[in-house]
Amino acid sequence: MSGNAGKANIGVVGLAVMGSNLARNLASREGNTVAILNRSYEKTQKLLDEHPEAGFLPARDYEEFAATLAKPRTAIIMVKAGRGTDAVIDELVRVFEPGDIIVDGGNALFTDTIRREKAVRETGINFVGAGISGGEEGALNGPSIMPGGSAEAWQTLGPILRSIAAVAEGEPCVTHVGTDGAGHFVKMIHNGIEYADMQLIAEAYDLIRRGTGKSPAEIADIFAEWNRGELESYLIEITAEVLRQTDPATGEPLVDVILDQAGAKGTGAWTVQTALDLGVPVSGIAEAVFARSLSSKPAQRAAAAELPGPDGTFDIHDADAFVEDVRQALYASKIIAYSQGFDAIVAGAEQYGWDIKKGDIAAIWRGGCIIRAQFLNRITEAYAADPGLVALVTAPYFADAVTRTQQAWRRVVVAAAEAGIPSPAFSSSLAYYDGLRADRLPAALVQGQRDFFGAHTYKRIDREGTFHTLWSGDRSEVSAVDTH
Ligand code: NBP
Repeated sequence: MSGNAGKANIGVVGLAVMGSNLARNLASREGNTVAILNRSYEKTQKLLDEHPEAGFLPARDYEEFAATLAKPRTAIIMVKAGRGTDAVIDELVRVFEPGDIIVDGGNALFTDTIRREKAVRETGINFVGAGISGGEEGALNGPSIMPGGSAEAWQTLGPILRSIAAVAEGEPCVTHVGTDGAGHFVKMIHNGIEYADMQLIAEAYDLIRRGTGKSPAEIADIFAEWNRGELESYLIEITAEVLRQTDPATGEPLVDVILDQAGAKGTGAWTVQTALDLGVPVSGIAEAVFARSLSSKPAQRAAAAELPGPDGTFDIHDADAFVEDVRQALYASKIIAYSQGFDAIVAGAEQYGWDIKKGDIAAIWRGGCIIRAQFLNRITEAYAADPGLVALVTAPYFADAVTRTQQAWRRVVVAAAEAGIPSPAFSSSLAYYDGLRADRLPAALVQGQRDFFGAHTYKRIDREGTFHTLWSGDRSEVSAVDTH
């Protein structure tokens, strides 16, 4: 291996915010020498100037980049997902050799990753789609990493990714998720859960504020308190900080001067679109995505502003009791969001042939990523106790939690509906829970309607077979036909 002397063991292509931080993280770990390349050299030069301590090996073009890397070459792409990713892959395939490894660390759609892996594999080069969560700070100090790709690539890549990942309770937050697009699929579901978690927290804030009249700073204290209990999580922690912030220009709470139109970069929508294709009800995630869409329709909101309804005020006698109800409703709804997210992972794994260890996924989300939370340990434990668990919410710990919290959950949903305060994620989570546990659903009537207008047939509760009724206004002419 003397040809590898003085060379880099890992390279990064794309040196914007995420790539430059990831490159610095890699360079800070013992044993790593990092080659860097960016389409325009300015970013490379800036990184070299600002971080001489990192000992980067810069390259101006792909040939130089390949020559700088020890074999088998390993490079992580951190460019804007989409056409840029394809362009960089084409260049790397041109200069790399069989056995080398290309990692896409961007937010690629998992079906793109499946396509790319298939195409790159034909050249003998390994392609790994790796979901990386944690934003700018995570990239620098330790993200949660969800790599897909082949077991062979994982042999080389595993130690490098373990060296830069966040650490939770002594364990690096990275695991080989599964083949081809499995890593990006799981990252997508992570982001979907993140949408639901954020929306639930926002609804909790809104209900407390309108219900009790507390100020954002007072509600910040409540969130800080919640962060010491079973809701402990990064998102609860940062919510307290956001609510505590004052706007220097006006002296108002910053949250009151921020325009109430939420943006999105698409991974929440991908989760919902994918779940629709897989037939998995991720209603909490969907409501969170739709709530952002609704918020960003100023013309419709202005046109509807005068429509009648309650004015959003409550008649609350015991503010502390109401706050505790909201906390419990948040916890119950959060359990539903995660349960739905893991249902989507199970369905995706089945559809695409991935052997995904659900407990391991919860474990690598404990650190580095946006949804990091204490309660992920409980998910790992639930899947360890029963790897074939059909729904997370039915695991003993979570079933106990929803049993304990559901009266408060119902009170909050009722109060929100009566006061005219939108709580789509709280209420849809409760509707999902009640739907799941229902002894009998009105789906029977839907089947009857479908058979009426489209002869779609139905099954019976008392006999095997498939049936179609010759529907008629005259009951005497109704007859059942066994089409079995
Ligand atoms: P951007 O998504 O803003 O992309 C900018 C980088 O892409 C620059 O290095 C740019 O080169 C390069 N690039 C583009 Br644009 N088109 C290219 C092309 N055709 N060929 C080569 N390079 C090209 O960077 P970012 O915000 O650092 O994000 C990088 C990736 O990480 C993205 O996929 C993003 O979705 C993901 N991300 C993840 C998180 C997270 O929390 N996990 C957060 C933010 C972003 P140039 O300098 O020459 O223009």
